[in-house]
Amino acid sequence: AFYYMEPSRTFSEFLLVPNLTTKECTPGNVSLRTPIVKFGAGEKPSVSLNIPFASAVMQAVSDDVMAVALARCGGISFIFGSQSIEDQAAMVRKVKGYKAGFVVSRSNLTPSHSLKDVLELKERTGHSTVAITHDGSPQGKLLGIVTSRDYRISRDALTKQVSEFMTPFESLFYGTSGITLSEANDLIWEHKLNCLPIVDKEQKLDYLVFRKDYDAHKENPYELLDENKSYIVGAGINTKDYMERVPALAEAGVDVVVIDSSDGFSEWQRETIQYVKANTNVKIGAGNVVDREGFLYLVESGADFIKVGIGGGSICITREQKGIGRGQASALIEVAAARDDYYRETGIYVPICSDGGIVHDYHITLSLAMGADFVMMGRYFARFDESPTRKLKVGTNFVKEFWGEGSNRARNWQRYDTGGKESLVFEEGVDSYVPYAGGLQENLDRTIHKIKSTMCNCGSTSIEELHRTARITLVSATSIVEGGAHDVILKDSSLSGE
Ligand code: MZP
Repeated sequence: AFYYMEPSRTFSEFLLVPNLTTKECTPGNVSLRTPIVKFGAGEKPSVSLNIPFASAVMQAVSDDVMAVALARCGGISFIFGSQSIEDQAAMVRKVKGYKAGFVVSRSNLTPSHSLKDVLELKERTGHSTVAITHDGSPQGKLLGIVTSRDYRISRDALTKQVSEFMTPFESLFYGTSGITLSEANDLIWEHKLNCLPIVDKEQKLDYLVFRKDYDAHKENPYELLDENKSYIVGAGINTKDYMERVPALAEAGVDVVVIDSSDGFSEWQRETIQYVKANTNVKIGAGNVVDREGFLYLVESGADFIKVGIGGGSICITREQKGIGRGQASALIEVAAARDDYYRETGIYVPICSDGGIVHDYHITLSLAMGADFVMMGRYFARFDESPTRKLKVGTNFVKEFWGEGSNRARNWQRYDTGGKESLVFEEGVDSYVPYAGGLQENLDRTIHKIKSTMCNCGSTSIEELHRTARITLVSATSIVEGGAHDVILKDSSLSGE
């Protein structure tokens, strides 16, 4: 046998050492834009993210609702593959058909209706709805309502997003229902609204879509009509039914697929990648691997990105059940070095995704510093309103359900298949709860702010710069103790009566 005599390490065994922070290096100047598919030196990647976050290929994490919410924030979801091809393609289609922005409802509400009517509508439809009043106060006269079709979004999150998109909202609704397209455009120009009019078959205004990504004050919205900018979405596939699944996903508009497997260093993955490359235009990631050999095998098979990690997932018991795996930090460090060598030798940059094992927000920054281009997380996203699972009260706390793909609940045997029985013979994942944490956007904003602040400490304004210049130190067990609050008596508000 070959022995790795160095122990394999996890994120919690490392810390970042600050570099010089220049005055220009502020969180506002940090870009988290990152490639997710391979590209040649001097070229631009064809698929990039604005934030280096992917939600896991899991039933309990990534459905169409999560995908829209995360894409809206600049990341990507990989819709779970442990469902029928038709159901998965339908989810992809929903995400692609979702127009960026908010639908201003054309419901029968008029200024004569009250806020009570709005709340009743919300109850009836189950959608998140925000009432817009002429003076912005809850008591004001009703001008109209904004409705999110995404009923899992909290009303607070919707209100926040609406206020970001709709600053001059006062004049929006007067007479919009039933007016012509040219009248709608006059309205848009007159009030300098960042929105697109969408028309019905008779060229009557159907609804207004508000968008962040162009400036109606400068650009002519006429030129943007028919454009169908959609949210980016990924999907998980397996090495069994890819000949049917991938074409169906491609037809539904998927941007990128990933082979979802606990151990990707296999001939089945090579065959799958080669088939997808030869027969479709879909970008394909592969994995998971934990070393240089696995990385090179999948890259030489044609993969567009590589996913790293075995056994580090919060719900994963693969290491206990089968005794395979590697500490996530060690796996990532070795694969990132292989990626850099490959780039030097061939001029082709293959992004890597660190998958699983993120416990604290700083683990994300560490994994980026260690060479990851983006991270995939399950537990992190499972805690939010937007995840597909039930929110329950356990004792005095709210929790969300969260189960592994290798648990009896998901029975995703294709993910663990090594050419044996076509079923899940033993479990490699658990069924669990995670603490409920609220809406995705507010949590993501906080995490992103932490990452950007830490990058400033490290003197980096981009992920690529962080890869090159980060300095990372191993920590001893005693210095980990030093890192928490220690040698003080913590105030306990329940004891002090505060
Ligand atoms: P985490 O972010 O919850 O720590 O880890 C999520 C990752 O765990 C997933 O992206 C996937 O690679 C892995 N996973 C999913 N199900 C199982 C399982 O049942 C698993 N063992 O290990």
